[in-house]
Amino acid sequence: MVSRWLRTALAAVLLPVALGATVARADTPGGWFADHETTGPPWAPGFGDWTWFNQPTLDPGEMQIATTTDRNGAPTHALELHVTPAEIATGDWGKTEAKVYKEWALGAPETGWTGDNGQAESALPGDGTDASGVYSAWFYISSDTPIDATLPNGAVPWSNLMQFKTAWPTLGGSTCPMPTQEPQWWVNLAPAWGGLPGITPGTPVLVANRWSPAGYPITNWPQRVVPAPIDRWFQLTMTVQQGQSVTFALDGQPWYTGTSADWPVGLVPTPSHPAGYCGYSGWIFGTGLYGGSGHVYVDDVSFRPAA
Ligand SMILES: [Ca+2]
Repeated sequence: MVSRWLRTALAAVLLPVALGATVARADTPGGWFADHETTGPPWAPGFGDWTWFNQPTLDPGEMQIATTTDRNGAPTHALELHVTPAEIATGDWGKTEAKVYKEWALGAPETGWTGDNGQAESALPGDGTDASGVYSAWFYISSDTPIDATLPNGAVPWSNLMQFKTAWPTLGGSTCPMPTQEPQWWVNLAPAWGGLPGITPGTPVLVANRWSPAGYPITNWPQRVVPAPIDRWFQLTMTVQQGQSVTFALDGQPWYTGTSADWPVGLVPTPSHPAGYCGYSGWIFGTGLYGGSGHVYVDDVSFRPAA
């Protein structure tokens, strides 16, 4: 089905003003929406709803705006990520950074930053301290997606599809001991490993996971896995109840709920972290194909805050 796609190099794209988004921005009142249709600086049309999208270390073709069809068959533009095993094998981590971030500024230094599109970072709705709401993205995983069965060290490879990250004020002269950015909860694309009930080893699966200072071996948690749809659009949502839970759903069907008893959810203090808690400077919702190989399209990414 790859022939359906009319892939276009970013440099050649001229985006028609009226080309077909099928989800209205009004669906995300007070929130945020990225449809890759008309916004963006002249050198990166279609990217402008994102805060961070300039990845100069990427190889040509790894991240671009493609002309394609949406889930209703209508013309649309979508973010296309295409990273090959050969690119991963170079060992150049920069070549795996096929990703885009939306960042909300919570404190310095982010409150003084402008993103890659030249605009100041957004503030979270309300009093700016609650990240609760529904985070959504539509994905299309092409059947020509290359997924290695194993890595040379025997680990299961992964590619990150969507994630939350917390940013800490380690820049700008702060003495906060936390890392600059830390992933929190996320969804990865990976090949199924042996022993997953009803799932053929090697077939693509979606894995819900979270950060851990002790590491995060995905094979420890078979309950966090669901088969990945191939060659059709599907919706992933991560619904956050800050300080309580994050529920992962595929096409509206929940498959896993993580709780703050396991790992913090949203903008809550993290006393379990060995470095302690010293406040947040940014909250990030990212998507793409980060860390591994694959051929994926993403569109209509949104955040709908809780009432
Ligand atoms: Ca679109």
